[in-house]
Parts: sequence; structure tokens; C-alpha cells
Amino acid sequence: RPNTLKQRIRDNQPIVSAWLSIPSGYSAEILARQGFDCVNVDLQHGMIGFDHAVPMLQAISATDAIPIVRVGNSEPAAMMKLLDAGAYGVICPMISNVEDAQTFVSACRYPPHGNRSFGPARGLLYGGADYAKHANDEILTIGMIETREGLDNVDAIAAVDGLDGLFIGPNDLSLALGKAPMAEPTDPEVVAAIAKILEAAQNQAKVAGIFCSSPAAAAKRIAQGFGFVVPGNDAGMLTQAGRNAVAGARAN
Ligand code: 3PY
Ligand code: MG
Repeated sequence: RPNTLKQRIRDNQPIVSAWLSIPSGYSAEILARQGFDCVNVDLQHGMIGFDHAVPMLQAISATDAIPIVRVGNSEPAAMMKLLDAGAYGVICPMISNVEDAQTFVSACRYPPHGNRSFGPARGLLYGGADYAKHANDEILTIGMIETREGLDNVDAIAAVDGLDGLFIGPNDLSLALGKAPMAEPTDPEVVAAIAKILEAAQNQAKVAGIFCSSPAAAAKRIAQGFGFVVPGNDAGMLTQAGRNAVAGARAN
């Protein structure tokens, strides 16, 4: 199965991703049916472990949205297991140097391009019988730049072979620069860091992504040149919808 996210990157078409923190196959299914290019199961900050991630990936893979995951760290075993569970892309947090990026990419690629172990389980069901032949080309690898070291090394990280893109965590990046965590940073130093990461990705013809806290913020990031945006997560959407419902019902 071709990864339509890779095609969109080649065609310079922005990717709009859903972001799941609620451990539910049902909410995964609901969001996967709303037109997102991909749906991310967040195992870093979401309330989600491997056992919940599997039915969520199953729900997403019954739709046209591509199932991806954000892992908790760059530990290879966990990401290999999620790839086996059918994730077609991995977002890895806290990539700080070339070695981090290489360890990450290697875990997502079968030899000779990496050290991913063979046992693709649901990968085969989702990707098709020829999964093993095409997995190295179809699995999307996105490294997060959100530490000071990562920012300093961003040009070298962006150049790592097999790394498909960079993704900014604005909260951690703000913290790393000594500021309060913010989803939509306004501090000039953080704003400049974001521009630097975007440019580093563009210089390598790789996709630049960023977490956003609203649809309007995501639209602005696309206009700025980002090719992968997240217009909020499930918990934020539910919170907003709940608030609006109460306010609307009490409108008179
Ligand atoms: C951050 O803002 O640090 C993130 O990782 C967003 O998901
Ligand atoms: Mg982060």
C-alpha cells in the first residue's frame, strides 16, 4: 500500500493530521472519518499504551487516513512493535543530534538500511502481502526538534539519510529556550527558532511539521511553509465542543 503522506510531501501538498490522546478505538474511528490525511496515536503524552494503540490503529486503517504514532522516546523496541502493529509513520520526540536521528531511522528500516527486526504482523494486513518489499520506502519517519541541542544541530539532523522530516514541539522548544511552555509561541527567540527549523527542513527538501492548538493556527503555519500541521488534539476538541455546548444552551 503506497503511503499517501509521502506522495503529498512529494507534491508539496500540506498534510493535516488528527492527534489522539484518548485511548479509544471509537474516537480514533470518528476522527479518521473526518477527512484528515493521517491520524496520529500519541503514546508520548496521550493516555495510551500499546494495548490501546492496537485497536486504534485498526480503526484508523479501515479508512483512507494513514495511521501513524508518536512514540514515547527513541527506544527502538517500542517503535518496531508499533510498526508491526500497522503504524505507517513514526514521530519521535526529542531528537537532539545526528546519532539520535540515525538510531530512530534505523529502527524503522529493515536491513541493509537499518536494524528493524522482522515480524510485521498487522503491517502485512494493512500494507499488503508485499509489505516487506516496500516498508523501507513507505514508512514515514519524522524527528521532533524541541531541545536546545536539537536546535543547535538542526541542519545536520535534517540531512540524516532516511529521515523524512522535522516536527516542532512548540511547548518543549519554548521550555528548552528558558521560556514558559506555549503552544503558539510569541517570544522572539522561540519564533526565530521555529523559523530556523522550518528552513533547515526546506534546505533538505524534507517536510516540516508543527503542533498547533487550533485550525486557524494550523492554517497560518501552512501559509508560513509548514507541510505537516496538527489543528489541535482530540482532548482539546472535546473540551472546546463541550464548552460551546454549555454556553450555547445557556445563551438566553
Ligand atoms: C510540544 O509542544 O512539545 C509537543 O511535543 C507537542 O505535541
Ligand atoms: Mg514535546
